[in-house]
Parts: sequence; structure tokens; C-alpha cells
Amino acid sequence: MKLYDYKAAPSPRRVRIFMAEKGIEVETVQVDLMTGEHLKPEFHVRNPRRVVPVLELDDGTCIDEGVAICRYFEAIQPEPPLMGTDPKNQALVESWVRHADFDGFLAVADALRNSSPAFSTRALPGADEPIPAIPALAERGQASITRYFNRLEQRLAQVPFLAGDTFSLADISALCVVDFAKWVKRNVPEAHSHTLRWYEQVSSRPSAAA
Ligand SMILES: N[C@@H](CCC(=O)N[C@@H](CS)C(=O)NCC(=O)O)C(=O)O
Repeated sequence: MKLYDYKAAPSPRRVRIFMAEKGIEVETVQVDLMTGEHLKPEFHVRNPRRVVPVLELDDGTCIDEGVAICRYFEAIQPEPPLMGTDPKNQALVESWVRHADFDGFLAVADALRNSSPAFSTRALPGADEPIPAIPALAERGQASITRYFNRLEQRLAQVPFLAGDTFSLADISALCVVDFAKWVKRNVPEAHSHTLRWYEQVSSRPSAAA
């Protein structure tokens, strides 16, 4: 098994943290997104969408999408459970993972890729043709980050972890979003005491360094 990874990117980080929590180790191959290794045919055959992470199984099957990769690891190694322990908890994990993906990762990606000169013609990840940045989307991304941070604060005022009483992929996903948001100069607001308490807890787990 091999994980196609890029150490600096937030989406593969989510998978690495998940694996670290389960104590799973696999060979990793760094795909340098900065020099465009992900746009080369060798990677294209593994993932035509040209994004990392990708998990290549020993039979050659390639699984893209970080959450799908986590789902695979959860199935082959259920302990410790990170995707829910009963129907309610499983649904809440999935709900908060989706909040992270649609309202968190996408908001930060919009803010970053539509404002940074490095992405001026690479506004969408994985595209091999030039995609120009749209500055208004950066603004909208920033506003969406505010909404996402507010929602985290509301939720974490009620429960210790996003899906309830236990740490899960929902927390890993949100942790990766919060750290990714720093790339566009956004930090959890000082007034968000519940989120800051949660952040301190989840980011001090050894897996956060993965
Ligand atoms: N939803 C996907 C997102 C994958 C994604 O967008 N990966 C980024 C790195 S965080 C990438 O490969 N970008 C390539 C590029 O910038 O062209 C997942 O979680 O696996």
C-alpha cells in the first residue's frame, strides 16, 4: 500500500492524522504540488483529478478523496473508532466532516486560490489548463470562513468534540481547516473560547504533528 502525499497540504494531512491515531503506517510518496508533479502522466494514471491524497492498494486500486481513504482504514482497522460508534454518532461525524469540507476547506481554498499570486492561473486544484483567479471569490471565501468559525463556536459551546463526547474524524477535519485558514491570515477569534479550548486539546495530540 502507498499513500501519495504532499507534506505541506491540508487534505493529505487529514489522512496522516487519522492514520497516526490508528497507528497505521504505510509507504508514502511525496508528490510535489509546487513543481507540478501532480500534473504529470505518472500521477494522472493514479488520479485523473490530479489531487492528493491518493491511496494505492497492493492490487493497484487507487482511492482518492481523503474521507474515502479514512473510510478504508476504519474498515480494515476499526480500533480506535474515528468515524462513529453508533448510528447517531456515525451520522454526526459525517455531518461535521461535511461541514468541514463544504464550509471550511472550500472557503479557505477560495480565499487562498483567488488572492495569492502563486495561484493566479491555478484557481482550481488539479486543473491542468489555466484557471484564472476571481478576486470576488476570495472575498466570499473570507466571509464563509467567518460563518464556519461561528458555527464551530456554537457547536463547541455544547459538546466537547464536534460529534459529541469523543474525538473523531470530524475533529481531525476541522483541525486541518483551522490550520489551513492561517494561510489566509485567519485565526480563531480570541472571543471564541470554546473553539480555542477544543483547538488546544486536539492540536496537542501527538497525531497533530503527522
Ligand atoms: N476533497 C479532496 C481535496 C483534495 C485536494 O484538493 N488536494 C489539494 C491539496 S490540499 C491538491 O492536491 N491540490 C493540487 C493543486 O493545487 O493543483 C480530498 O480531501 O482528498
